[in-house]
Amino acid sequence: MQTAEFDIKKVSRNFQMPGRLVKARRLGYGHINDTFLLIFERNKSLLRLVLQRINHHVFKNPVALMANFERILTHLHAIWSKPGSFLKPLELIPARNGKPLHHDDDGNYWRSYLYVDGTSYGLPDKGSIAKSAANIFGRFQCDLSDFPSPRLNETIPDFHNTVKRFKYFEKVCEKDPANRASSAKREIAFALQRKTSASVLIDLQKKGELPERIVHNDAKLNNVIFDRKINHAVSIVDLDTVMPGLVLYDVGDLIRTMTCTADEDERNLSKVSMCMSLFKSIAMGYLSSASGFLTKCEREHLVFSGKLITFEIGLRFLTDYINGDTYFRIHRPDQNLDRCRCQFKLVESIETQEKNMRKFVDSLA
Ligand code: GN1
Ligand code: MG
Repeated sequence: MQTAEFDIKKVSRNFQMPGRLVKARRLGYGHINDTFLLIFERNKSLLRLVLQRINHHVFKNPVALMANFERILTHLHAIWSKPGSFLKPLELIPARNGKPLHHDDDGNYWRSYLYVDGTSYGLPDKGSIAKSAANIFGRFQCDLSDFPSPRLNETIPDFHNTVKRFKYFEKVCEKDPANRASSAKREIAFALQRKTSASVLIDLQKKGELPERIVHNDAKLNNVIFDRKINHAVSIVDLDTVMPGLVLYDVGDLIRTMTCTADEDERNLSKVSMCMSLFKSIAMGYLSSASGFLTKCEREHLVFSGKLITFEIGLRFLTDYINGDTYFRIHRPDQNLDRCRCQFKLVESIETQEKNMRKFVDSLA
């Protein structure tokens, strides 16, 4: 079974697979890893599995990453698989050698897990979806709050360090390796105007006002699986960046990916804004599972995190555009610039509604 560049059938033979492979296709919309859905047949019944190639240029130590994966899943299984729980932690399929990874002859790292049956969304079509997704991330953070030592490996160091991201952006602008800075003048100016916001959370963490916790770090709506029947979030996928961080990194991504009225790379910017009613659903959903452990400072920065993380990702798309598209997978020219423009438009929309967003969070106290 050959899908694009990979011989999936050959790769799958290195895992403890449950029967005969009958179908394979690409899955999902990730910008980094390569993900495939595999269907196996055994005793006339069909079983679905996910096979993923970890991008080892981005995740430089896949072995340390999978060590995290196993520890996190063991911990979640003990809580989520209790009778009466409808939450479904991922279940890894080991490689033939018993390890959680297969390292192939071309240097690629592969892993596999059972496909979680359900639906995922690009944008929430109703408030209940946003509420349920925000709720499961609060629950995820809460259930990992007593995670035993040692500290999890940092799969990408300084992943949400916006100050370092900003320094790198300035360096890339100066070098301008693909000669593109002149076509992104307005976006560069937009970023420079907001430079001071980059250090707010990092400074509070340094002062000891924001605690380090274990967080997902990529809390996008499309990383949540919903049960079709109960229309409730039942699982969280894409655990590569689960590591120490601030809960606000997840809240920020929830706001970024669920309040936006258009896709992440929407070119018609008049379609892009922050939807207040979806924000309210997120705040209610998240606080219903997280308010028990949040500190006052974390709570006070929920809205700010939405603005900051949207800005940070916009900045990363812009940096990658100027760099010649070396990090995020693109499907058309200028897609990273379009992604950046859309994020920056959302930042502006949050800026104009920030006061009301904060008022709403305060009203939930
Ligand atoms: C990347 O590949 P995906 O979609 O899971 C990126 C995230 C960004 C996101 C933007 C490791 O995630 O940080 O928020 O794109 N992941 C990595 O959509 O850089
Ligand atoms: Mg991801």
